[in-house]
Amino acid sequence: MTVLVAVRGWKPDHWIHALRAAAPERTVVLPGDAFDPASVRYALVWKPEPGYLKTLPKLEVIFSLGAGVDHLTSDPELPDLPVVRIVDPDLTGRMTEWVVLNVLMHHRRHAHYAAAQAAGRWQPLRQWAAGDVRVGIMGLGELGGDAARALLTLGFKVAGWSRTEKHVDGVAGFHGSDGLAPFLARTDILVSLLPLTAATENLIDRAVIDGLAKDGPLGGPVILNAGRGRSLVESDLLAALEDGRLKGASLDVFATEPLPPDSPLWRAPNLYITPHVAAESDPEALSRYVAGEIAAYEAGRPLGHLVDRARGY
Ligand code: NDP
Ligand code: OXD
Repeated sequence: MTVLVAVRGWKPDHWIHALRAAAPERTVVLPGDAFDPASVRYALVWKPEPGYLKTLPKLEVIFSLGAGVDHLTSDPELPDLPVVRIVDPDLTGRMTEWVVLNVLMHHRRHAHYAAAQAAGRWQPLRQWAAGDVRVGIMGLGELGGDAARALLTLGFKVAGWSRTEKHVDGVAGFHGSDGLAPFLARTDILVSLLPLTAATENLIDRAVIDGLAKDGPLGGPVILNAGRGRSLVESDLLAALEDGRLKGASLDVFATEPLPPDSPLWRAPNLYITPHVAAESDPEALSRYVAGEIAAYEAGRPLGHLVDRARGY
């Protein structure tokens, strides 16, 4: 049974090797190889060429090699087949590391101390306790829920905002458009782990930035985005960093990736940039996950983590 691996922007060799190790009984092919398109039953993909998947007539299941699926839902010719996304402790743990790291960088005034060290200055600032700081996570799903639990363990006050009502122990829950304003008003550090959908595109704009708490201990609100770049209006974020309405920000995802060299974001004050590496998809861990899902599917068990095509995530 043939499994196709189509990863644009990633090196395919590592994936092929990992998948062959995880599923030695399968034939694994790349789009450029010589193979019969009708032999392919499963496709493991990251940003496949739009229109490509519809050329595989016997395809049964599409596996997104990331947690996000906007790289698939943006294909107007995406076949009407089950789309399974990644939900795996390896990926989740990596994202939680990024969130905790970046929350702490702002909370512990890393930019100030890095600049002081570079200038040879001994310049302590007042340090607030984690319990004085309110973190708000937009997107309280697999990733947001795990990050929330890690931040709670460190003592932060944590709230989450989701589309539907959610309960995570110790986390103040807000949902829907009515829940947004009160959620923002109690948030010092906003973390977006939202998927990109029609409803979340350009959601984090000037109004959202101005709705954040202004009375927190950090001297102004901070925004972290590791969901998708197009959920944030970058020009609004830039203006708020420049005029001081925002104290700081961390961005892992951007409207255009790679971030162009002439983007003003590179030079924005108090902004940490990482190149979409918050939670990389690890070939070994995720090949094992997909091989397990395919085996379960062939044994007649239901596929897990199916994408709701109407919802967009
Ligand atoms: P989930 O589907 O588990 O969670 C998504 C969350 O967002 C849910 O809580 C959902 O609400 C909420 N949500 C969706 N739409 C809205 C809306 N319109 N209003 C309010 N809340 C909304 O996804 P994951 O946690 O697994 O992943 C989240 C995203 O993280 C991915 O889609 C991807 O874009 C990004 N990502 C980025 C990576 C990186 O390296 N930078 C790596 C991996 C993922 P509800 O609970 O009600 O459904
Ligand atoms: C993902 C990503 O969606 O890496 O997994 O962005």
